[in-house]
Amino acid sequence: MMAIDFKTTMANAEFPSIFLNASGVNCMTVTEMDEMINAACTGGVVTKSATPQQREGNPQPRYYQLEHGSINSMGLPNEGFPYYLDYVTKEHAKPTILSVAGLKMSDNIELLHKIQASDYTGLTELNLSCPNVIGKPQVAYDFEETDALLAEIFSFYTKPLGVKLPPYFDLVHFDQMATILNKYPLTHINTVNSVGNGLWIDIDTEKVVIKPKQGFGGLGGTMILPTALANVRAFRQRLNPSIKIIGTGGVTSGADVFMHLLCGADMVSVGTALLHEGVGIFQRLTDELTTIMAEKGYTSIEDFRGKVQDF
Ligand code: YRO
Repeated sequence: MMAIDFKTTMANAEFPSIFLNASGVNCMTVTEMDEMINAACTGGVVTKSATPQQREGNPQPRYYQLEHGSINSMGLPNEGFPYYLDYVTKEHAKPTILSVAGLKMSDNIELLHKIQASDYTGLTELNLSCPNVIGKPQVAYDFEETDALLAEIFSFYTKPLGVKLPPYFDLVHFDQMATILNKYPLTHINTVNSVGNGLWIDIDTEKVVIKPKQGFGGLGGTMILPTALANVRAFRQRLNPSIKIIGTGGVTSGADVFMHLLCGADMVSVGTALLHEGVGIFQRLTDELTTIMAEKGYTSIEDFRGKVQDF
């Protein structure tokens, strides 16, 4: 089959393919991040969201595989910001995206000041699913707080920056969030993070399947594909063309990738399916996408990106 050129650019970064890991999967250690860089058909690597200090995360079991996806409450286990800044500042064969997450609002500002002052010139992605003050929803579900945070960040931050968003479920929320995001020189959004606070139960033991948070955890995998597609399309319809979109959520096949691209995704990342299948998945997705494109006579993603048709 004819090889299709899947390279794509975001800000100053040239990715040799559209595929990335979803942050949290295959990106905790240097070994895992190198594996993403060195694997066939990957565009690069996104780091596990870094907090200022190293963290063990929540007690186990904190991840559980479901029939049609996954549930997790990892609790941000990571090696700490200096470890990931050191990794991305080194030369690699493919671009990196440094994901950062504050456990409180002041962390976000502190982390971005440190990146601004560092030698790193590549992409950063701020995970907006970080906790807010007690009694308020996560930052990305608090529109005023998101606006205030981005205003403060862009008063000093001049390097390429995107945001990781949780899924939204109301069209007015898409309008409100897009209006806020369009005020800032964001390189990209990454949509979606896991679908928050699902629950699963083992009927033999009558127990929840993960230990933290009485079993509540973020959902990923096939079951969230329609939610992910809706978020990619809704934001592509509303955001400035200069803001690119990384589509994340529910990808296990080339057909799923094709749908994300039809909705307007510029790149596509894989979480749950990458965890289950390993980095070989990116060759398979590339082959399956290539087959679909060949059947349709498409020679480039630009032939169909964002061109999903209404009924
Ligand atoms: O538990 C996690 O480390 C986690 N899991 C996800 O599915 N998405 C995330 O963004 C994170 C890290 C951030 C937070 C949910 C713990 C605040």
